[in-house]
Amino acid sequence: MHKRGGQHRLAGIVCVLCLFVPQPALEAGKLPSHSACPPTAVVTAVPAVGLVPRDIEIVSPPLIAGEPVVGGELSLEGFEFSAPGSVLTYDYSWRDTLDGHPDGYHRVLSLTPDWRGVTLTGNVEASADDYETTPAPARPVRVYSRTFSPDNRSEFFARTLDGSLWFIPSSPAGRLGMASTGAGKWPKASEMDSAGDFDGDGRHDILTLHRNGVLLLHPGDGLGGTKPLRVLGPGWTGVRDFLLPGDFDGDSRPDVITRDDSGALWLHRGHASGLRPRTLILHGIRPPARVFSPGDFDGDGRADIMSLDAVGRFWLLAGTGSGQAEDPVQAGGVRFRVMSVATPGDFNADRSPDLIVLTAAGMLLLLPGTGDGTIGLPVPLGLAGRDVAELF
Ligand SMILES: [Ca+2]
Ligand SMILES: [Ca+2]
Ligand SMILES: [Ca+2]
Ligand SMILES: [Ca+2]
Repeated sequence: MHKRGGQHRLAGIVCVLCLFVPQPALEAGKLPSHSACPPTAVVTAVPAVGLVPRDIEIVSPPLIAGEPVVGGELSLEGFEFSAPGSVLTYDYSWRDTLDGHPDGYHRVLSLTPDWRGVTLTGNVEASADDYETTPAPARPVRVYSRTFSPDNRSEFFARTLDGSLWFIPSSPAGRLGMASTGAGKWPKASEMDSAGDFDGDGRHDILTLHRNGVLLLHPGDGLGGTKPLRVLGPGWTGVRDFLLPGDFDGDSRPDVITRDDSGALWLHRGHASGLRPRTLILHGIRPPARVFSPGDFDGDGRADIMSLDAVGRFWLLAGTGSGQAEDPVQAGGVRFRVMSVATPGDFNADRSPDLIVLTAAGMLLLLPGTGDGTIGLPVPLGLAGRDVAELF
């Protein structure tokens, strides 16, 4: 049972100072009368020479438990000190790489967005009577967020005409949070989509499709940028666009769905080192203005596909969970002339995935999913800048 030791530690410092205050010589067996120095076993045991250091050995240093992800918690665990015959108390401290103490002296540290990118280590000091060990440091960890924006909340992306990419997280109230931009320009792609975590490292990724028929994975680094890109396979010529439903066939690996020029939808099942050859999901959907995947829109636990027709109606093509889709059913009565559609997952934190659309008038609207496969009342989020070319 470890106690928080901050107050004990302070008392220890006061007592050490007391040793340097001139005091009458102690009679053997009697305690000092100075009121700031409570009697201790050490003083009574060795009265004539004051305190004798004891050995407190570090048997094992602490480990940082918990995932170092924004919104999570870290705690110091697994440490062991040895001091035979003494009752130990413990002090905890967290240090960043600049040796600051950003959040005081707690065993558990809550990670806010400010922590992203910071390398942290935790220390535990043990003390017994008036002696302390040197700090036992834990192996450092670097804090990341799963998303491209630091908040680790649902987000969508806006690509501008000059090729830069903005990450727009939701606010706690389900509105627009603080947008940030990634480093540099993105390669000119005919299609981009956010993949969630495509490669399984816990950080969200982006896929881009290029006119030369190459699909690229841009693995997110959890710090707002990307790691070196990977080619997911050539031979994507004739692919008009693609969508990322998560796991569409129920094997727990994320898949890719493509649409060809005839409007047919194809499933490319993910496996350990890439994608398997495509299998047909549906022949051409008429009229295929846009196709995208919101995740599980009807609440049956299986990823779904949606389409938007030329007159602005939304359709749900419910996934069967085994790589096929049901016939289209209209997803409620909303109807918009839409320039672009983003699939941010659950943006307003009511546990149902939502859509965000850019209207022809330049307005960003939240189209909340109701959880039963339909779209609820649209919520205006604000005006998009004139230079927004695409949402995803
Ligand atoms: Ca990833
Ligand atoms: Ca799969
Ligand atoms: Ca579903
Ligand atoms: Ca929602």
